[in-house]
Amino acid sequence: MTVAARRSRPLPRLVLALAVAGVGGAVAACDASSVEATPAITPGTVAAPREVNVILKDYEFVPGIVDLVPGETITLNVVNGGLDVHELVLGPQAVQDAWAAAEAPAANPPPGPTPAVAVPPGVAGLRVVVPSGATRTVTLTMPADLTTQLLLGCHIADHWQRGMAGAVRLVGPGGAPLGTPAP
Ligand SMILES: [Cu+2]
Repeated sequence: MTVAARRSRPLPRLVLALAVAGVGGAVAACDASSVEATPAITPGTVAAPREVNVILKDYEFVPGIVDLVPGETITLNVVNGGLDVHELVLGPQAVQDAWAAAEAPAANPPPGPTPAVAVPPGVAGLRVVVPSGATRTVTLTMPADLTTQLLLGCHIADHWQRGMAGAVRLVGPGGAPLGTPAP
């Protein structure tokens, strides 16, 4: 073994320590008194929708918090980067509950297409089912008077229980969360 090879050994430990320190810093930054504004957002319009990307993984949404401006029009690209089929259900808790109940009987479907399920229109929200490796794109306009807490959820099999849930954060045109007190 050369000297260089022996010296290289402590490096992974150093990198790990830095990574852990980084995680600590991120947790500290989540303190309510030091919430950082998200990057500036130019709200989408019907003529020029804003691109919003959500990646479905086994078993999480990336990002887990999606910033949306009430009244804006977005082109939502839902990318399944996982090995499993996933869905993105966008809507308040009642919508999440409705799809969870509807999909429960099909929690362990035989191999093949995902069984067709449906919920009443009033609690349908938006549901986009995406096979592994595929992308589905939908364009939607958020209500201008939107104040309801919207969630992201995947209710296929036990994905929700595994933590496949996210949330929408309503932000102003500049990207600052709505309802945040002025500094
Ligand atoms: Cu899923």
